[in-house]
Amino acid sequence: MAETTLDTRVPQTAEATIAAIATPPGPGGIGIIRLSGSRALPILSTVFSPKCGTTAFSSHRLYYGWIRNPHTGQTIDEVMAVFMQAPRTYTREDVVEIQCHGSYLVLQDILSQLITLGATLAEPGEFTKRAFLNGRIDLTQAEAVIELLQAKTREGLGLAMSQLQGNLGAMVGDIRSALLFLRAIIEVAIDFPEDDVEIMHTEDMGRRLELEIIAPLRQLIRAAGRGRIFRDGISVIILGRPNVGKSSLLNALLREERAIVTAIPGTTRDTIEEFLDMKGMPVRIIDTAGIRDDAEEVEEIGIVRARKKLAEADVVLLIVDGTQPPGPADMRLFESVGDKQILLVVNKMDIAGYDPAPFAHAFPDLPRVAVSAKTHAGIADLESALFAMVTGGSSWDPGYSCVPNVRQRAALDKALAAAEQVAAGLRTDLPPDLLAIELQAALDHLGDITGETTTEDILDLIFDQFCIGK
Ligand SMILES: Nc1nc2c(ncn2[C@@H]2O[C@H](COP(=O)(O)OP(=O)(O)OP(=O)(O)O)[C@@H](O)[C@H]2O)c(=O)[nH]1
Ligand SMILES: [Mg+2]
Repeated sequence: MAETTLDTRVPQTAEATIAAIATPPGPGGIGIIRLSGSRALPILSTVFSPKCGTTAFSSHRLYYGWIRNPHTGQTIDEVMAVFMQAPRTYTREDVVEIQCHGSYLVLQDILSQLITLGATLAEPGEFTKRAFLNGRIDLTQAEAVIELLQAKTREGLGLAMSQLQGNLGAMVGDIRSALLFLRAIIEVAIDFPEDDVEIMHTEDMGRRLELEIIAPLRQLIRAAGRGRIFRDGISVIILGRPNVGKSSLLNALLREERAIVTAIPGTTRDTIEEFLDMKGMPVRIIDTAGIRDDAEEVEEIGIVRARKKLAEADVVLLIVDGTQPPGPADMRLFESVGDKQILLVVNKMDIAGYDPAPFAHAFPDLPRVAVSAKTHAGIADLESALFAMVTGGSSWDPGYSCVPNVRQRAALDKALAAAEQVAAGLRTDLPPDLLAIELQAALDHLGDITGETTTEDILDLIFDQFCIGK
């Protein structure tokens, strides 16, 4: 498999010049087209007539003028254009951006002019991929760009921003340096086996390994676990018998009248999904058809869907009507949930005769909140209880800036396992050449994170997540 190595990266200006519409589809005030590569400037000079009449564009300066069809002379749009000379650009290649009117037709017309003049349509993420291949950013920063574009809450955005600034890359870099230092010492031991002069005692090496490699790896892995829910969010499903107030609860959590609420059991027949930002945690919340055995056909389909959604959910809000005693249907529902985390929501606390005690008795092991989906009493408690359940009580610590994603986490786990092998090897006086193999394995896994040793197919997987034009 081809490998990319930081040290041998050269600006790929010999490659094709790529072009793409960088703004989202649909009408907008401004649309932006981006070009990157050695032919960016010649192409701009051919299609763009600046009002000032210059033919020598200064770098990083905005010019006003017109895009024209070079063959017919027909004006396509009135634009602002900027040429940015390599290497002070997003890709480290020559880059041109054309700001035109945000009409999809205008954008398409300009783009096809650029293609006619020799530009190639960019693949998704290709601009960022070039930034990575040309050594401007490491792989953690490229992934941060995707996360930044996709962040759903301010906290998620903060994480992405911190990773974009290279904090994770720097921390992994520190661990790699410590590994390289140990490897150098072990290589001396391999090269001069007969020398009794020990450069460093094995106990000292073990201490350094623990302090500078194993401990920070563990710290990063812990952070990945906590960070996942803030980055990717959680999925919460509302389950309950008909008419207990599931849709009312959805509306209360969203603070808007999203789902239809009526006194008729079986009102909700399909699943309804909405997104909410709960204390910085992205939450996908799903209202379902009330589950009962004697449902008619459409309702039955809804119930099947509800059960499917249950499989994907992280947490179940099992909602019951606190004005009625628990029945066998509630028990059956509870049993159908399996081993998911459940929060029992005893609803309708505003009604006289409300009594949650029988539910406490029926479900003694479930965490429980009393609410009124109608008056919103207890909804804040519900949110706190849910938040504590999934975060283990810890609130988000914005000071902690390095939160690895799933891919990075897997590589960290492997690096840690290799480092622990080295530690065990040091304790049992393993021959230095075997230690060196484990050290190298740890180095390679960390190299996967920052992109020094990442294979081409993994790079493709990462950049495929981008949109075109980024
Ligand atoms: N007083 C009071 N009424 C409530 C409360 N929650 C729901 N209701 C009423 O209970 C009835 C059913 O509420 P829904 O939210 O539609 O219940 P559901 O569980 O979604 O019902 P289905 O979709 O039919 O399964 C409606 O008349 C609501 O106004 C509550 O906390 N207090
Ligand atoms: Mg409903």
